[in-house]
Amino acid sequence: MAVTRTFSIIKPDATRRNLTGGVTKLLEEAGLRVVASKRIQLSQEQAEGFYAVHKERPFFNDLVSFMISGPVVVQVLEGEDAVKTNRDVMGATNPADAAEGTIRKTFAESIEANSVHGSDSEENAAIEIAYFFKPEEIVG
Ligand code: IDP
Ligand code: MG
Repeated sequence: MAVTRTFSIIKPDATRRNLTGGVTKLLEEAGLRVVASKRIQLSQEQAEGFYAVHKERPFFNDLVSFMISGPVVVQVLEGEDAVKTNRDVMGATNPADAAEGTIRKTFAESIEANSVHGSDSEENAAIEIAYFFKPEEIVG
């Protein structure tokens, strides 16, 4: 399996509870390496653009409001089969369904405030990485 990259966001519910390190520790223990990271405040336009694929979903407006409710940490993660490795350690979208030891089981507050975002495909990982990082900001 090849070393690849994925995109992660530590969401406002986690930064608010000072869990940046706690979430990152679980990512690292899963074999992922943080090769770019920055703490930012998303604008409404940035959040709407990032989640444009969900704009017809009933939870879209609430999701955007949540994602701009506090700082987030955007990260590029590198590792063996990074998209799947990250999705596995994240756990299910709804923490009630997430497996023991996953980030969402350990930290998430609700199906919305679920502590982390992770790309769902290699193609989307590349798009999402480019949405937030210039190539020279990523150092593997
Ligand atoms: P994912 O983050 O596990 O990939 P998606 O279906 O892509 O899940 O949804 C994006 C985000 O939208 C979720 O992480 C969560 O924050 C929010 N979300 C998803 N489903 C619901 C819902 O039914 N109610 C409220 N928020 C939701
Ligand atoms: Mg998703």
